[in-house]
Formats: sequence, C-alpha cells, structure tokens
Amino acid sequence: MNESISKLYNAILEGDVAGAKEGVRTSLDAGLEPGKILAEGMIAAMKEVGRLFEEGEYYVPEMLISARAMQAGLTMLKPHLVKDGVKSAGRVAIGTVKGDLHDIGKNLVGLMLEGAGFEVKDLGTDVPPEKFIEAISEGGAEIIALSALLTTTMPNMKTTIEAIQQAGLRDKVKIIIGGAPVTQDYANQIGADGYSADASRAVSLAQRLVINGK
Ligand code: B1M
Repeated sequence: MNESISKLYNAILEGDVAGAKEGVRTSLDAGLEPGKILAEGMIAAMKEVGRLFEEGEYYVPEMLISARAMQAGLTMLKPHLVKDGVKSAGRVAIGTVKGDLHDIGKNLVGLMLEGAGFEVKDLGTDVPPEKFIEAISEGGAEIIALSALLTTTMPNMKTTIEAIQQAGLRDKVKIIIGGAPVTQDYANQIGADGYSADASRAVSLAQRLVINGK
C-alpha cells in the first residue's frame, strides 16, 4: 500500500481526526486518484473497524471515533469527488431508515450522486417514512434512496415503501436501496426499483432509472 494511503488507513483505524485529514492531504498531494484514496485508505479502514468490532477488540466508542475520523477525511476529499457546475440529472432524497444511525455510506452515496449532477436532499439518519413522503409530495423527489446498515432496520425499508404506496405516491418515484446487509433479492422481495452494492453503482443505477425508467 502507498505510504500516505497507509497512514490515512491507520489514522481512521485509530480514530485520529488530524491524522485522517493529513492523510487525505498528503495522498492528494502525491497525485493519487480520489477514488483510490477513498477505497483503499478509507472504506477499507472502516471494514477493518467492523472486523475488530466483531472480534470484540473494538467497542462502540472506538467505532464512533473511527467514524469521526472517516467523516473528517471525507469532508476534505469531497471537493475532489464532486464536480461543480454539472446540469441537474434529477432530484434525489436520501436517508438512513428509521432506527438506524449509520450515515457514512449514505453520505458517500449522496456525494457521488451530487458529483454526477443529481440534486440531492439529505434527510439524515433515523428517518421515518413520513419524511420520505414529504420529500416526494413537497420536495418533488424523483428518486428515493434508502440506506440501512443493520439487519434489524432493514425491514424499515419495506415499511417505508409501503407507506409511500399508501400515500398514493409509489408511481411518482423510483426507490433504490443499499447498505451492507441489503441484497438484490431483498430489493426484489420488498418491491424496490433497484439495489446497489456501493456508491458508484448507485450512480449508474439512478442514471439508468432516470433515463430508461427501469
Ligand atoms: Co455499527 N454496526 N452499530 N456503528 N457499524 C455495523 C453495521 C456492524 C456490521 C458491525 C459488526 O458487527 N461487524 C453491526 C451490524 C450487524 C448487523 O446488523 N448484522 C453494527 C452494530 C451491531 C451496531 C450497533 C447495534 C452496536 C451497538 O450499539 N451495540 C449500533 C447501532 C446504532 C443504530 O444505528 N441504531 C451501531 C453503532 C455504530 C456507530 C454509531 C458507533 C458507528 C456509525 C457512525 C456513523 O455512521 N456516523 C458504527 C460503525 C462505524 C459501524 C461500521 C464499523 C462501519 C460502517 C461504515 O461506515 N462503513 C460497521 C461495520 C461494517 O460495515 N463493516 C458497523 C463504511 C461505509 C462506506 O460503508 O455503510 O456499508 P457502508 O456503505 C457502502 C455500501 O453499503 C453502500 O455504499 C456505501 C459506499 O460504498 N450503501 C448504499 C450504503 N447505503 C446505501 C444506499 C444506497 C446504495 C448503496 O441507496 C441506493
């Protein structure tokens, strides 16, 4: 692994905010691709944090400080991932479903969609179905993007789709879903219009849905 990427990786693992910012800066200065910095220095580190948590070596506070370092690094990387002045490709409302506080993946998906020219309204985390409904009926969202990181909150994706259906808005919007435990099978099961495993595939999915409708 490149030296600056390796420092960034370790800074996120240790929850070192200043080190994460420095790692992003030196990686960019070294001319490394923002996508590579993100994948190898940052997402890989969060994966390792998850592994350490599973092994009982990390607890919630460690996950939290690593997440803080990741967010700090992401803020610095954002201008390099998002291009300015791109024409709107469509309106997206994105949020992590009710009961779920994980927002790094959701933020990344939002960021990449913005970078591809979508107008993105971020509804945050722990978002109840009513907020998504409001984003469609009042905000004119054409795509709803739902994120869930917990097996216990995945069913709230289904609840959200059902609420949108009951509000009579299902045919006005495309619903896409993602997050570590989510699968294409689950998307089919709950009647979502699409699933993507990561942020860049979320962009191609949203583009396909806007252009082809499916
Ligand atoms: Co949590 N946590 N966490 N956590 N956490 C996981 C998810 C877990 C897998 C860890 C583990 O056990 N290995 C586990 C879930 C187990 C399960 O359900 N099967 C878990 C648990 C158990 C918990 C708590 C219950 C712990 C506790 O309290 N005992 C608790 C729940 C709190 C709640 O939400 N109600 C909890 C809390 C937390 C923190 C708050 C401490 C912190 C989150 C901070 C934050 O987000 N601001 C945290 C963290 C950091 C993690 C891990 C370590 C990292 C998540 C992350 O940011 N990954 C995570 C372990 C892991 O995922 N390996 C874990 C990096 C991010 C870039 O990836 O979010 O997967 P990800 O997003 C990807 C794709 O999934 C996809 O694109 C993204 C980019 O490529 N994607 C989408 C995501 N959303 C999408 C939406 C789309 C499309 C694609 O729309 C179309």
